[in-house]
Amino acid sequence: MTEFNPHALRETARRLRRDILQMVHTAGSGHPGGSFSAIDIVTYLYFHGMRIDPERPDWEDRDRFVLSKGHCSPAAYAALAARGYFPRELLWTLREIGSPLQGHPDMRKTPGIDMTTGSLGQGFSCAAGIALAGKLQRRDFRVYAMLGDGEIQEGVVWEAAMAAVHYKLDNLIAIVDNNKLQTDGWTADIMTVEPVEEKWRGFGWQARRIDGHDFEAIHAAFEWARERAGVPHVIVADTVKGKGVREMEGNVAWHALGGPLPAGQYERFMAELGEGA
Ligand SMILES: Cc1ncc(C[n+]2csc(CCOP(=O)(O)OP(=O)(O)O)c2C)c(N)n1
Ligand SMILES: [Mg+2]
Repeated sequence: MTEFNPHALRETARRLRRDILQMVHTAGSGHPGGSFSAIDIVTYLYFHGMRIDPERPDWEDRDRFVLSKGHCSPAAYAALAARGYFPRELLWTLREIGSPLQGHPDMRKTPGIDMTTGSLGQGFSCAAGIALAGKLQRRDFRVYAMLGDGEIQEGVVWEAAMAAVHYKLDNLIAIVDNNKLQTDGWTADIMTVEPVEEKWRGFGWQARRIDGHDFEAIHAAFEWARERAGVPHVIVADTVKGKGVREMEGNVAWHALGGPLPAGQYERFMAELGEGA
């Protein structure tokens, strides 16, 4: 694990936001809003928090990351490329037929992807299963699973949450990317999930709420969540969908793209994200 350096992480996340925007613009489809809300935490995990080795994506003792909100695959792909799991040029093949970088992550196709996800709710169940397997095999890796706030409306999430406490999965850390929006609007209008931490606590989890764009807070929360006290931990991260580009922030229209960005807009958004390769 490298030394915690919030300035370096912030700069890395900025560059990854540029890569995400270029990916979805080039593909003409994909989910930029939820990728932007997630990328600060994804950056923290891949560049500081997780015990991983890009040279050995199948290393049995590596920490696992399960992107249960699998539609935000561009966030994971950008981080994996930047860590050297595959060449960055591959990012521009997102969603092409035959590309290893499909719209939703596929563990059989992409080095570094630990679980195939996309059907909301199910990735988290798999994460609990991996954590249980780790316990049974007496390995000390951790499993980090990121869920969306809309995703936790799925009943299967709560079955897994219940099982994780029953099996004392203190090697499982859940993150709720609480960006307050889902496909069709505000989560609070469609099916409220608040009070989020109270629900997890009700199932027996340790829960903490943070600003999911504040690297100091992110670091402190993951340090706390690594405690092995016989119960799983969840970090509820208050985030902004589309974070990083003002026109996208908190705007449901940026959940998914229906084509490339209009002329001029892509360049404008890139300029707002700042210089980069
Ligand atoms: C089981 C299932 N139902 C529906 C979908 C379609 N879908 C993709 S993203 C999404 C909204 C998810 O909202 P949220 O979890 O809040 O994600 P985020 O805001 O981070 O993009 C839906 C309904 C799906 N992928 N899986
Ligand atoms: Mg959401």
